[in-house]
Amino acid sequence: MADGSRSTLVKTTCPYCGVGCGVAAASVGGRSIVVEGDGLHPSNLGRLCSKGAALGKTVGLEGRLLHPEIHGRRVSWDRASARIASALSRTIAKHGPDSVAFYVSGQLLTEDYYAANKLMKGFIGSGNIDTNSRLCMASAVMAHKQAFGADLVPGCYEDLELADLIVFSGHNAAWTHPVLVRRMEAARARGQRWVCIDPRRTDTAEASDVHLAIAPQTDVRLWNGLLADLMRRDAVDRAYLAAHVSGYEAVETALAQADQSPSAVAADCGVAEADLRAFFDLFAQTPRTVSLFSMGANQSAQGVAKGLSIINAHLVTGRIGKPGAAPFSITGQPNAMGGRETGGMATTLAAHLDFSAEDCAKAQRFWSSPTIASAPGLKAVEMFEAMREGQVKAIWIMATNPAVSMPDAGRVREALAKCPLVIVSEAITETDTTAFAHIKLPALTWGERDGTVTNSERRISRQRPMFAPPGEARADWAIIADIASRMGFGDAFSWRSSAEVFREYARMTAFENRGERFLDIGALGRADYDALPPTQWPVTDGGGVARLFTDGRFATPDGRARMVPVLPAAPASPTDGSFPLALNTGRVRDQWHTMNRSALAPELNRHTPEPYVEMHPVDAREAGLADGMLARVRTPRGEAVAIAKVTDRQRPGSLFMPMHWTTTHAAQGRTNHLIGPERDAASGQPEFKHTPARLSAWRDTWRGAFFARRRYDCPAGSSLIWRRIVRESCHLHEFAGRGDEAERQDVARRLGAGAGGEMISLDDPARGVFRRAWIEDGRLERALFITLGALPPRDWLAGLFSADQIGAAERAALLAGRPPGAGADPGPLVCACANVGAHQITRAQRAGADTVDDITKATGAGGGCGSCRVEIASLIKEKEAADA
Ligand SMILES: Nc1nc2c(c(=O)[nH]1)N[C@H]1C(S)=C(S)[C@@H](COP(=O)(O)OP(=O)(O)OC[C@H]3O[C@@H](n4cnc5c(=O)[nH]c(N)nc54)[C@H](O)[C@@H]3O)O[C@H]1N2
Ligand SMILES: Nc1nc2c(c(=O)[nH]1)N[C@H]1C(S)=C(S)[C@@H](COP(=O)(O)OP(=O)(O)OC[C@H]3O[C@@H](n4cnc5c(=O)[nH]c(N)nc54)[C@H](O)[C@@H]3O)O[C@H]1N2
Ligand code: SF4
Ligand SMILES: [Mo]
Repeated sequence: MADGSRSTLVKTTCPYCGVGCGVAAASVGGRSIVVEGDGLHPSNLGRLCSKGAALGKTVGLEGRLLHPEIHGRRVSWDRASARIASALSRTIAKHGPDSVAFYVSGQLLTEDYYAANKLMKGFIGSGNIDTNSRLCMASAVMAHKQAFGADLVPGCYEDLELADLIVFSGHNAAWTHPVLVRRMEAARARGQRWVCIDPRRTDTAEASDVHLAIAPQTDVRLWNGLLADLMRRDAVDRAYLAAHVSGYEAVETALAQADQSPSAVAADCGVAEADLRAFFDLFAQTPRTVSLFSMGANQSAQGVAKGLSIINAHLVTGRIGKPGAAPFSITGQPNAMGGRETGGMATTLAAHLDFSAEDCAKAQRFWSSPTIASAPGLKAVEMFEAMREGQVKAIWIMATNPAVSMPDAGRVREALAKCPLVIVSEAITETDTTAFAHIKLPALTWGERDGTVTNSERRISRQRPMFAPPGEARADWAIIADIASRMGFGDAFSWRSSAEVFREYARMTAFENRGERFLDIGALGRADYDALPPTQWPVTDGGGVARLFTDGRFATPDGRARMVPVLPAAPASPTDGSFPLALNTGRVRDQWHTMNRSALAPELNRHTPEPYVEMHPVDAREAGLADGMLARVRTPRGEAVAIAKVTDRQRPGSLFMPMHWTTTHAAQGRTNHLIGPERDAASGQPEFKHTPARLSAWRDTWRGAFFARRRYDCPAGSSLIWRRIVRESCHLHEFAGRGDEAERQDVARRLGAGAGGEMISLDDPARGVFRRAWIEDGRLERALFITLGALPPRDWLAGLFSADQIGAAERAALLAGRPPGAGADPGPLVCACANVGAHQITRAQRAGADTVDDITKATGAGGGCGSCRVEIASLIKEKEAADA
């Protein structure tokens, strides 16, 4: 390992989404690896999406946090740990255990989660550990607990292949869980039907047989309508209900309170009655149905009710615990499930134990701990509110970026700025959250860390290291154990390896468990940790379990599932005359959350390079906006500026913005300071998908593009709209201004400052044009374009940075602002693997290609990871429709 790498093939798990794909990584020297899908991993069987396939581009050390820091100065681990331990102990002694809090993440490993939870709940004695899963899975967790008696996901991925009907409920799987969609391709070919329930016409909706573009937040009305329809048709499974379910009558009575006729339901949900009936017919007629639900369900002030209304439809038809039939809450993060297992949420204790006196005593016995949290702690939004009000005096944040990802992010930043002690464990030096840290702790990350994660289908897989720890970075569990020891709890935190942590956690799941807790992985704790094969819990000595509730026994005291009556409600903050539009937020195909990893891979920055706001043509016209202009979005909380995307994929009255951009990538394109703190009363999950908003034009007078070998930030003091995009051999900075000639001169001067080598330029201030290029040793070092009109093609310009020499033709082209002998425009990127644009696909169609496979043959698009196959299919449909 002299070069810090191992040369063998390492089997590990993708660090992005909850599909949990197995990855085979081969090191090719130093910090370089080549990855492919692990053909033997049962969750992906060799497939990877665009993000997984680009992992090799994200493992460099640029921007990494490699040493502990106090107030921005490098210190030793000894100094940092001692400081933290004494500060936490002092705060607890003076203000009590609830004055400190941990805010953790579904991107920690199970071992890290277990250690953090044990320290907070068993040794500090507070429930104040919550996780970003509060923003993600909390509503589903609560719905599972109410309906099944515990947080249990019934189905598995094989069910997606066996099902004859898939219902996507608030789930844009084509972009967010692409490998699951690929797993359904064969079933689709044999006639599997899809229904998509989403206010937007997403790629998933586009690929579906029925799309119900419901009015925002009307899901409960829709699912209740389905339930009433099933009862009316007598499509309910009476035998199953009699044997395994209680609550049917209460639900029937609740439904009778409203007009459940298809026409009334369709009108309230804002969909065509024929489409609604098509969904009802398909559901009634298809025993093998899987209903996937994701953030369009969970992230709502009615999140728990949405989950329950979906589960009710499955219980009433007995479609649960059977091959190809399940309500299926899909997880977002690679280890969202692991956090729920270990107890990383403030509302559960540990290992599926809750806060009953009996469970608390059990956990305390297992840990032999001096104390035990006896009540749930603060949920994420409350935690930051308590911090802003001064009750929480020290916070330790691990593997999450709340200054970006929390709702009401402006207030979250205020809270962080006020908090006397902010500790952040991170892989990256400069994030929007580390900007508030008094103490920064360098953590290992994917490629270095060693442990386990659990995916959406309860499958526990290993993440294994390819690299030696860089700098002084350490595993999160080891950092936690060190601080715990210094706080005087050494005996309980003396693990020497992640295997030891895992074994202790596995023992806890089996501890005094006579079958009442389904989560039991005791047998896994006795297995060979290094060789652990991907295994679905619960695990007995006979192996893992694919499906739960196959015998109709649930985790409630009487073994019966519960149907819970739920009623539709208006959004927590409805639109009104001042804020007439509903702002929805979510994800794009090729970025991951706050972009700290995905934006390092140039190929992932091409599909959606800049923040945008999607709107219906009617709303665009009203606001004086056209496609490509800059739009200003205002809510009662704040404002943002992003590129207008005008499309009939939006409902009139609805807007959509991606959640990903940060202060370090595009400060004005951030979304979360626009969002209020409204949340589900039971789960505490924020309403990310519905904020009242209004729209106007942000009228820029000029635009610019600046390319450089290193990254630049927006010139201080300017009011430019600024975006930073990593490309293959340069950083591209796109910007726009509203000032006059003086502003343009000023920007041109600042961006040229300090450049060496030769500058070639063509300035025409009268037309607002500046074209400048800086060339050193024949190589392009910087380039700047400013114009009142259209900018030159950025792909071409970025490509020039990969050349060793800039010739005479390129020099002339740079000054002309036009590629030499301009070839045909490839159009907006569709396929990140083969680098194919939409216009190239249209040209292939014109030449006769009319299926996705034909397009792949003709252009290569869709032949790599396959994440774009759904998009290609919709381009084909669009063209067919246009031709017809
Ligand atoms: N590319 C990519 N993939 C990811 C992630 C990523 O950052 N990037 N993150 C991962 C994580 S942590 C998560 S949680 C998952 C999330 O995966 P998804 O839940 O699929 O993603 P979102 O885009 O947040 O939201 C899904 C859809 O909900 C819809 N929606 C909004 N309001 C409503 C409503 O009232 N009713 C209904 N029925 N639908 C509504 C939105 O229009 C959106 O299309 O993705 C995971 N996968
Ligand atoms: N508007 C809006 N906001 C949302 C959502 C939405 O749909 N709309 N979705 C919400 C959801 S579902 C989620 S899951 C959240 C996600 O939001 P965040 O959790 O804030 O997103 P990430 O960017 O994934 O942050 C993970 C951080 O952990 C760091 N990291 C990586 N590996 C390690 C490690 O091993 N150890 C440590 N200590 N650090 C590490 C990364 O560098 C990164 O900064 O966003 C939520 N926010
Ligand atoms: S679907 Fe993509 S992002 Fe999700 S685990 Fe698989 S490769 Fe990773
Ligand atoms: Mo998530």
